[in-house]
Amino acid sequence: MKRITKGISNFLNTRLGFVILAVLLYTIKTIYAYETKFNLGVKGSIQTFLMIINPIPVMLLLFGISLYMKGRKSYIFLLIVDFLDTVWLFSNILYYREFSDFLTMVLIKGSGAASNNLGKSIMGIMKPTDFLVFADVIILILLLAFHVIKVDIRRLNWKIPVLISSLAVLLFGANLTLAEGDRSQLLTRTFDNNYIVKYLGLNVFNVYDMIKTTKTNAVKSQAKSSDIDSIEKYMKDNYVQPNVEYSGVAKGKNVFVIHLESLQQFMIDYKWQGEEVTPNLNKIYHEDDTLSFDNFFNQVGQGKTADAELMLENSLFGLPEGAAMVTDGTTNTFQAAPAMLDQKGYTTASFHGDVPSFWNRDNAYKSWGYDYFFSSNYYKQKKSYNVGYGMKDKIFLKDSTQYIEQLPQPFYAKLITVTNHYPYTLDKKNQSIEKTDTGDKTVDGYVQTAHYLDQSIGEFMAWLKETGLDKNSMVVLYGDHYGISNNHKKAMAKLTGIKNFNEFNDAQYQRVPFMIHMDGLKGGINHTYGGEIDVLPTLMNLLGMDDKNTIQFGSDLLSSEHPQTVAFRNGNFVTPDVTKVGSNYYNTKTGKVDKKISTAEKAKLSNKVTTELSLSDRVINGDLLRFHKLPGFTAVNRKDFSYKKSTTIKELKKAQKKNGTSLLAQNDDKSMVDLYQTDAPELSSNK
Ligand code: GP9
Ligand code: MN
Repeated sequence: MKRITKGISNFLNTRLGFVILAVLLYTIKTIYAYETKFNLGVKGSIQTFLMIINPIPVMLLLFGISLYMKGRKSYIFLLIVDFLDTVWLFSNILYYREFSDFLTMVLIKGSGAASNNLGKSIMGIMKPTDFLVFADVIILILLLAFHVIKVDIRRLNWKIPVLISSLAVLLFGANLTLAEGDRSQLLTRTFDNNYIVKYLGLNVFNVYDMIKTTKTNAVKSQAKSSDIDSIEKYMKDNYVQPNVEYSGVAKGKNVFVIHLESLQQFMIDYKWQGEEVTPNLNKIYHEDDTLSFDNFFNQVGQGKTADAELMLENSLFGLPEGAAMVTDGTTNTFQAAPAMLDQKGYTTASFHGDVPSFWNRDNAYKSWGYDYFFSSNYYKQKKSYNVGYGMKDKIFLKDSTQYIEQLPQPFYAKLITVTNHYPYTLDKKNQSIEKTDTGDKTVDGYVQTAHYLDQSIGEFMAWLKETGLDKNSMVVLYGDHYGISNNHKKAMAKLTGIKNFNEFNDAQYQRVPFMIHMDGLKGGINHTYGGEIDVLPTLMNLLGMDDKNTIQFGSDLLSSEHPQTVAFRNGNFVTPDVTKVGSNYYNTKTGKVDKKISTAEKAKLSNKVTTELSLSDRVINGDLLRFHKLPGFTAVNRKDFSYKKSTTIKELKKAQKKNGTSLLAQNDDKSMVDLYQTDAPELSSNK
């Protein structure tokens, strides 16, 4: 035993030993911070393992630099690096407490909305235990000061530092490989800053953020105000006159936009074992006062939900890589639906039962002009209330009503469901339809979660009726993207009865529901080909808003002039006649390769698609909307918004008194939440 202690003490008295000790202490304090100061959403053993080890490669690399130095300098260097990195960690702890997100370059440069509010509140949010992250630095200093560890001034063989640096790089490679294995496209898809910290650590996140920001900033700083000219011209030349018959029919109404997570159109009217999977949506779909679309496609890229949100509310395409909400949502100028409606007297709010940082919603929504963002922090949380990415839809929708009833009318409220999300798992108590029997594990639960989503919509619609909100609201429902990806063609063949479910079929199955439901609306099933990019112009016309001078890449789906070429993010497309997948052109009606289509026609269609995609990319990458004057629209000031819960609650209270137009105020301040009926088992067992 003595020998071992002696050995350790000898090792610690060497410079290499000191570096290893510093890395070890740093790792322990980071785990402490990860566990108690952040909410990284670590699940499963691989993620836990990576969370524990992810500081090691970077710290070995950083502290290892000291080994290239001589004598005392080496120790001083290490301690300074340790201290500075800890100050950084400490700042992130404080920032995270307020904003559930990490500090980024954009925020530090001061262009972010949050930075100036932070200074004021910093003292108020500090906790004594936050200082514990400095413990390792202090311990190291004390060990040296009291000569428990002796300073080793001997020269080191040059091979040792080189070996340590190489080891650090190697370990980082292993860390990254394991992380990618657990979450593929971690760095390219840019989901959530929490993910990168959880898998790779705070320091790696900072480097990643720096590279990303430098790249996007370079393009933006090169952009000139004249760059918007050609885009404005394209918009003018291709402007589609909206359908006047529908102009303004929903003027002044509340708008509910209900995001049906991963729901594909083929679920509508689909029966499994003789039972409808989505009976409530089917009913809405077939109602006379619902405009339903059966050739409506999702057009998302890697950004999935984020791309859908971007298209729906901006009529701009997602980017070819990553999610524009994340890469550009904090900095760019937008002329989005919430801001436009806000300036027409609407209250605007988004609701979602996941953490606010996912898809950078907490920042992007400010740029889009959302007055309120009710994220998971606003809802009562219990373990059983959650599945997958967030709250179970039935509980989420029910608990959203406490805020909906407080919104001054007219309002624009977007409700983002999430239970029908890959991998489509649901606890027994909530399953009320059998799984399908394709044998594909990820596919067979789909009908169950879709059925659950449908029931939650049914409950919500019933509440709208109970409260009378249905009389003065327009309800828009849309599926954001496919639920079953093209990796499951065999299972899709079984579900759809299409024998050789091929790439053509996969393109056709990108159809998602899109319905507009409103009392007195002239509805019916509309067969126009269109997609998510067309939603905003369609809604603007219904709401009586002029879209003439906007930079929007879609057009009114109800217009007879609506061009029916639906672009996919990868350049493929579908029209009523032609479907392009890769280099193949199919006849949309027969599904056979189209041999008659001329080269000129192919080029014409392809060019239109690629031109629009690349013009849209130019708008986002160059932040070109900052140069576009939209008549009657005032640019959004992100600093006007805060999604802090206490601020929101206060503001809503104030709004009650001032406006008196909320459902609550109109009901003499008596809550209408109790009118909500749900069969959610988690809620009934509480009573
Ligand atoms: C998470 C949710 C899921 O908050 O919106 O996004 P997705 O994985 O569908 O893009
Ligand atoms: Mn989604």
